[in-house]
Amino acid sequence: MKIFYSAGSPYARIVRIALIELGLDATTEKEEVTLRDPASTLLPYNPVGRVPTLRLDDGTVLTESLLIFFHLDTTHGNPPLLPRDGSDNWVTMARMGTAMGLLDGVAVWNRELRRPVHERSPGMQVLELTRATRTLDTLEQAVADGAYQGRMDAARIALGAALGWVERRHRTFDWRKGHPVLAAWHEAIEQTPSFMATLPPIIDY
Ligand SMILES: N[C@@H](CCC(=O)N[C@@H](CS)C(=O)NCC(=O)O)C(=O)O
Repeated sequence: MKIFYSAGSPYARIVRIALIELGLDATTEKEEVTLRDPASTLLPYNPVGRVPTLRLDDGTVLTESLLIFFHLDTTHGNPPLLPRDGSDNWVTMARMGTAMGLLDGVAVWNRELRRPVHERSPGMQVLELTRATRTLDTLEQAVADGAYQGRMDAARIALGAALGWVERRHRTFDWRKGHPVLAAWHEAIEQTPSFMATLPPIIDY
């Protein structure tokens, strides 16, 4: 099995953390690839050109972090990181959805900031700021009420990767302001070995 990733990608980080948590990391080949590059070594495997991309031993190529996650979660006999049978009353899935929604929204916002100034849409930026703030407010209360705690699972991984990405790759947004519980939660999860091993490099956007 081989994972194609980029060090800064939060979507790839979700899969990289899952590989570590599931004990699959040591036996998984890894290749860091360039993005938005016509010469990228990723393109023969994934014409969409996005990470994460996972090549299975039989040559099957899986893309999309969630689908890769589904696959990885079938390869071990331990309790699933993401129960898909309702055995947890769909709690992990619901929480993961909120975290992925936060990440997707901030990714759109961040993409806006990477455009030349005259091409950026102020309306889009306000929309995404509002979405992110509203979601963080909800998460602040949820975490204070005991959500996203306990053993590592898909929801904790997704929220940790989302916050870690905002913290280190979307620094224009002071997400900690008004969210002290979430900030403390983030600091704690970044100390776990799977998070420490996949910390994205800081970039100023
Ligand atoms: N929905 C995809 C999103 C993956 C994604 O957007 N990855 C980014 C890196 S964070 C990428 O590969 N971008 C390359 C590009 O935009 O061309 C997933 O969940 O895997």
